[in-house]
Amino acid sequence: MEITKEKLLSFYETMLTIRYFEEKAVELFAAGQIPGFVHLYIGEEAVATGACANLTDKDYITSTHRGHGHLIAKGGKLDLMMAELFGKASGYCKGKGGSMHIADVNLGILGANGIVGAGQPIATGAAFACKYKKTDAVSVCFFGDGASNRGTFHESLNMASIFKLPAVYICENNMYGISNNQKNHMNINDISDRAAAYGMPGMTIDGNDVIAVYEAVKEAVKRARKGDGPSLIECKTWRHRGHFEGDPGVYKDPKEQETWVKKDPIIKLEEKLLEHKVVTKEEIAHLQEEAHGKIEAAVEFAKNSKDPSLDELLTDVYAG
Ligand SMILES: Cc1ncc(C[n+]2csc(CCOP(=O)(O)OP(=O)(O)O)c2C)c(N)n1
Ligand SMILES: [Mg+2]
Repeated sequence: MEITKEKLLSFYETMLTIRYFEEKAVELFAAGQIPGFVHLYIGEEAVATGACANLTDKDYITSTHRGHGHLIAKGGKLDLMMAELFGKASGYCKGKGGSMHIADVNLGILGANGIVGAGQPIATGAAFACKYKKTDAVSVCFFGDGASNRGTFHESLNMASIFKLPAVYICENNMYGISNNQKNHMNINDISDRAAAYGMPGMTIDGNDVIAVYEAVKEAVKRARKGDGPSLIECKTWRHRGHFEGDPGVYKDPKEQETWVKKDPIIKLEEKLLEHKVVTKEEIAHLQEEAHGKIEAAVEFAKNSKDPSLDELLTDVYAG
């Protein structure tokens, strides 16, 4: 498949933006400037980037507790995201939600989610709405290997298949649910095998190859938009950091970690772009500088924003 230079560069830019956002979160969390939990997406950037490159603002995504990458790839605003991480009044949730509750309905981002597997029925519901309203929008659900063991997975995929909903289920198999290796939490190697049980196509791909993700999701989105129903795509990948910031990750085999870090999705793309002379080293340096600039601007915005006022403590937190 032919992919334009612009598209390849936009993949690279998005992946860099996610990586630098997350690296900044590492630094700020360690400095005590980000309250609450952060679960970082470093190492998994190719999945959100390749998938969301097939979507428009009219399409929906549901995200997870490890959501920054999905939100950025779907067009989420960096300054509002960073302010939310800081707990500032200018943040996406007015500083009351934090990392795991960021949503932007106008961009089709139906939310990060602290409840593992909760995005699956939400994405299925959104896909149902797309079909019912006869729009040609699709709904993409990101979730982890751990979340694929939840009952919500079964209910969602079964319903989406029965109703031929325009949904794409993307399993980010980073091989761990917290400290629990996939080998201990399921008796299969490929989560895409489960698709057969729902009568939908399933495939396993290299989740560290942004082009492979883009192409696989492109097909699944095309199928969904045509009215041919849902698909399950398993992306094998790896999180470089602990489950959350503060987790030293002692349960990981250091050799395996080293092998996967060498398969870093950003470095892989960078090498490909240079090899095929899509960019020069100077252009790469320029794109990196630009991405750093965007993150610095978001941090400045967050730092200069006000804390929520005490009299707003109970507003927006409960809808009766
Ligand atoms: C319903 C529910 N059960 C348990 C938890 C605690 N928990 C948070 S993250 C996580 C592991 C999720 O693993 P996976 O789905 O593979 O996502 P990953 O963290 O690897 O991206 C668990 C069990 C939760 N948040 N929600
Ligand atoms: Mg996992």
